[in-house]
Amino acid sequence: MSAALEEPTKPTIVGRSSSHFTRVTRIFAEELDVACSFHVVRDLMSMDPGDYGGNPALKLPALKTPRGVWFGALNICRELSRQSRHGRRIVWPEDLDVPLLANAQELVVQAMATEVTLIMAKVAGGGEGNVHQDKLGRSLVNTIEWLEENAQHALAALPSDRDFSFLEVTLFCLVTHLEFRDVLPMDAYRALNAFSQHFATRASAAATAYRFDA
Ligand SMILES: N[C@@H](CCC(=O)N[C@@H](CS)C(=O)NCC(=O)O)C(=O)O
Repeated sequence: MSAALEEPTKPTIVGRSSSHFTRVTRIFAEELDVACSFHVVRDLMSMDPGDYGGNPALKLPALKTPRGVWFGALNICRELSRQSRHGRRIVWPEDLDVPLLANAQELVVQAMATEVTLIMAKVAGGGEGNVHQDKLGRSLVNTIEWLEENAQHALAALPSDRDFSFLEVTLFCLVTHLEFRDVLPMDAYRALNAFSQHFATRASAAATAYRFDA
């Protein structure tokens, strides 16, 4: 095949199937119909940025593209949206211009980060049971209670002509991950479960179910 007819290089998501920030990017790729390869980060304790797609912060996900590497879920979602030919109407964090919506987005992303810290302390061992861990646990519960109270109103206030929003995708990945990693029992949070059951009917959600990579 001549060079001109060769398939363009697919972007590669560097992440893990069990990671909520990774799942956000995989849902965007599915929704936007951007074909991506997937490279699994095997060792979360690795100190080598090369194992995280070059991210010096030693975090995942990253997106490798011919233009360079993108670090972090939001950057990756924006690049996938630039690469998509589908013109989907996406509501981004900067479009959330009232406190209810902007705070919901802030709290979802903060809860995702707090969950990472709690899980990593468990994985590494020795970090459990100290005052800061207790504070993180309280922060997470307070945040989920706030979201249970407010998420329905916030989602109803999103532009009705959207295809989807960063807020919905991150909220779905957070709620389902708390359950998947057994970080917080979610049974009591009826509004959040109703939202997540509804979002789970999307093909993008079904195609990206959490699992531990072999
Ligand atoms: N700001 C990053 C945060 C990513 C993040 O915390 N990823 C987790 C996995 S879900 C991670 O890298 N964990 C490994 C660690 O914290 O050492 C983003 O938005 O993507």
